[in-house]
Amino acid sequence: MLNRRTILKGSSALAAGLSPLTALADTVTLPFGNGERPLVKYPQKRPMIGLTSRPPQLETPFSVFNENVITPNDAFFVRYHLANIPLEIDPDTYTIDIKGKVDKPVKLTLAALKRMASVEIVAVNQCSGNSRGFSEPRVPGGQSANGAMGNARWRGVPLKTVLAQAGVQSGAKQVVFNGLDTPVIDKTPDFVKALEIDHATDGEVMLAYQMNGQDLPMLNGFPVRLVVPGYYGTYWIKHLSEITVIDTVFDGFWMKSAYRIPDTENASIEPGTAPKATVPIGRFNVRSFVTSLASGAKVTAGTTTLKGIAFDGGTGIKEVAVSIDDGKTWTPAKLGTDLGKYSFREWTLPVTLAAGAHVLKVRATSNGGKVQPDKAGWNPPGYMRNVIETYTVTAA
Ligand SMILES: Nc1nc2c(c(=O)[nH]1)N[C@H]1C(S)=C(S)[C@@H](COP(=O)(O)O)O[C@H]1N2
Ligand SMILES: [Mo]
Repeated sequence: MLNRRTILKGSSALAAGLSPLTALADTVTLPFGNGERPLVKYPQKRPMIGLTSRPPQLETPFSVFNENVITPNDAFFVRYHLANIPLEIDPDTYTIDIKGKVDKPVKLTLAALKRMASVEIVAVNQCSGNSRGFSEPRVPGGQSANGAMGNARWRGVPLKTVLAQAGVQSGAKQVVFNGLDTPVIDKTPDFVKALEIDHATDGEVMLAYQMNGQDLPMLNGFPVRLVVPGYYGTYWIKHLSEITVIDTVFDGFWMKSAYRIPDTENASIEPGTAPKATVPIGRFNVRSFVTSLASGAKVTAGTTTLKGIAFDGGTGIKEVAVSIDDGKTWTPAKLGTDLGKYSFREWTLPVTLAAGAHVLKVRATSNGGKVQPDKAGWNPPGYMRNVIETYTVTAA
């Protein structure tokens, strides 16, 4: 097991040029053009799919999602925007500044946070640009396959409790969050995000200090990150250092100009066009995947049990249906243990495949009544892909 010394040792290896600890000889090829990626080894991480090294962006190899409905910490994806990421954080001197429109500004230490009543929630963290590499036409940005997501059990203190301690003043509109990472050059805007006050105080948004029963890995926000269940990862600020209550609408770059989606049904517009109006990205749409095989797989003819996952932005999964005839007919799968409405929900379905080629599809319906579309949506930043996934398999 990793102790703090190991973390620091690993971190100084990161400091030496911010390059991976080890560039492994192996590469993987993601299923789209220019999909060749190195497998890289970072501190506290198993070999991961390397997207960029400065800042580190690591994608989870998809087979991990078949092994456990909870994504292990060492396989959890990593996404940063700014190259100056913290490499060493002393948990004994770390504080979170709570300020702005509050009665009593607070410098919250980690020890004080850990003394407060804690809660636990299983929730998916997914990057807005998860699956961007599949956009047609292609769009700029990190060309991720489907591994920029993960499901973890988070422990921490509701933001509501922390804010109540400081005393939110009347007229508060938003809460603004900043972390310890900083831009390399002045012109790059710092990564700062905001939530509406009602959302921030809903009792679910959390200051998490544990992930799957352990300290957060350094690259996933040690020692404290924001967890915003059901919302895209962009709001889940890592190495949280400042919480500011404001009575205006925050207009920083990462809210006003970036991480915005077309204000249309499922954030989709005519491919190649520009949106008329945009809004900040919000909750996940509904998605499902087969995890027990990848497209292109060869299976033994006869009965195979398909297994996979489904999730949405917080209504929970009502149904997962599978087609083995390219979408002509659908059969409901058996849903696995319910770990809560923000978690991956496992599903299984035995299917019988005669010798030959088959086109499999999986489609989830949320308790909110939303169904995955059979045609992919499109938007310029390549956010929120949730088309019904298709798998071509050969049985022999
Ligand atoms: N401090 C900080 N927090 C951050 C970011 C960042 O660049 N800096 N990126 C956000 C984005 S866009 C995503 S998708 C998630 C990714 O979380 P992870 O790296 O733990 O997987 O972190 C979020 N929190
Ligand atoms: Mo993201």
